[in-house]
Amino acid sequence: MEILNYINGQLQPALSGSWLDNYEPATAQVYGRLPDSGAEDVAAATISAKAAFPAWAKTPVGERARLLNRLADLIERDLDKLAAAESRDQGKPVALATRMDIPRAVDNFRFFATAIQHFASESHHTDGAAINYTLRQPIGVVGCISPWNLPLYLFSWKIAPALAAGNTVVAKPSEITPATAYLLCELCIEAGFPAGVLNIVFGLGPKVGQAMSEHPDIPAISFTGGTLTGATIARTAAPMFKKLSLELGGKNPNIIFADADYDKALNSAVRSSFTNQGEICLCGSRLLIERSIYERFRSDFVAKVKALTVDDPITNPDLGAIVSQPHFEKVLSYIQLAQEEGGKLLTGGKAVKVSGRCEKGWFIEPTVFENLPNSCRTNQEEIFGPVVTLIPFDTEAEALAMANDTVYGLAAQLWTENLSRSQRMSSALKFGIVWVNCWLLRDLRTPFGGAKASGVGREGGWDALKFFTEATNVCIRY
Ligand code: TXE
Repeated sequence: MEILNYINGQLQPALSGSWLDNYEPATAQVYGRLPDSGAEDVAAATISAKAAFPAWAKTPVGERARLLNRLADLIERDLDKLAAAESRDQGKPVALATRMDIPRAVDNFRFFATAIQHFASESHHTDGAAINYTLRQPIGVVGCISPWNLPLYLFSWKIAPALAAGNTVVAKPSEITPATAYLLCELCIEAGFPAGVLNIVFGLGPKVGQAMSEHPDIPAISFTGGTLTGATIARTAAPMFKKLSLELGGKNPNIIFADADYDKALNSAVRSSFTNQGEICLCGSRLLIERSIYERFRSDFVAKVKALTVDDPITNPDLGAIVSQPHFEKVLSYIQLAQEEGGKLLTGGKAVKVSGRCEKGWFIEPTVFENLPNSCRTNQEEIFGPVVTLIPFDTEAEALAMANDTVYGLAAQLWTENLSRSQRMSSALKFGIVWVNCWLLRDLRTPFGGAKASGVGREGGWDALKFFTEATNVCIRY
């Protein structure tokens, strides 16, 4: 597959003519190439987005919504093709891409096409002498930078509200998983998007992403990715006072009380630990389990994890391939670290050899450790792979203290049938999201994002539309 930049409505290679290899994680083979773009491509994309902005911002909201809905329809039409491309490019089971990634990309476009038509702003009567209202207008050219774990899903999560709100966009998907973003370019052309409204530049983060962060004509950036990268973007953008929305890493606790619905908690723990090979920022990686059920839970959990299959993504195993060789090595190095830190390996721990076409692919067994204190590196650093630890606790206070004892604050899970406890814990957990008796149950209207080192700002619903607009308070004296 040859991928091209989408700039000013045209598909074109990088201006330098350089290319990057694109790998299939399941086979570790190069199967395509993408533009190795640079600052000059970002500059061209920004000029095109800037030129398209006045007309797009004035396009009636119903027409913008119609185009977004048309794009959603085309994605839905091509669901199987897109899911196959996502699975091949990312390593995830094709059934997961078919069930989750691509339908959620469709939902993102449809949701924001509708939301923008309901978007309203507040007004205030001031002492019977004036009326204040808030005018929310598009910002201009905005930048969207997305990661490799849920490629089209997270790319559309940013592009859809940015476009709906009337901005024009320069976007960069991860260089590790560019395929579905390229297929989206083709669908934008088919949908009849005006030239320059959406521009997609493919290439490396430190070149393309960095050039976007530095560009003076991109005053707002929405980024999802690693915490270190988020810090780099923030450092670059701060002197220009850019608006930033940063969705970063996590080290999420999954707290299971003895009074939980045991089977539901157990089954969900398997899912939230290993879905997408554990490569979801919302995965629970520290399982905190009340001591009175610890032994039983450990034995049932390990039995279920041992039964999970790891195989060629096209055969729909439970776990597919790890996204890239560097990431595969990073996850294995954490498995090694866990052992050096005194962790007891309960299952997994090794790379998996899949025979046939996948014999060189990057596969890792779902891995479970115990006997590691919450303070060790394994329990503090984001592994972002199929590795979890089990930690017993005695009291609610101890569970809460361990859950919060992390630099991250993205998502916590809580399993209890005690309503009062769920309320107490939810308000004391320092996380952007608390799931009580569920996981990954998403409502696109809710604020999505993390506290502490997990990010700055919230996306989703009104929060996304507020991020992608600039507010002007208009005060009219009467
Ligand atoms: O992500 P990067 P990486 C975590 C996870 C993972 C770690 C590193 O722990 O192991 O981050 O992953 C672009 N300026 N998450 O290094 O680099 C890059 O091209 C601007 C959590 O692969 O952060 C890609 O498009 N952009 C996460 C995007 O940033 C830059 C999902 C994300 O990649 C850039 C992914 C720069 N200087 C990883 N450098 C989540 N929160 O879901 C890179 N990029």
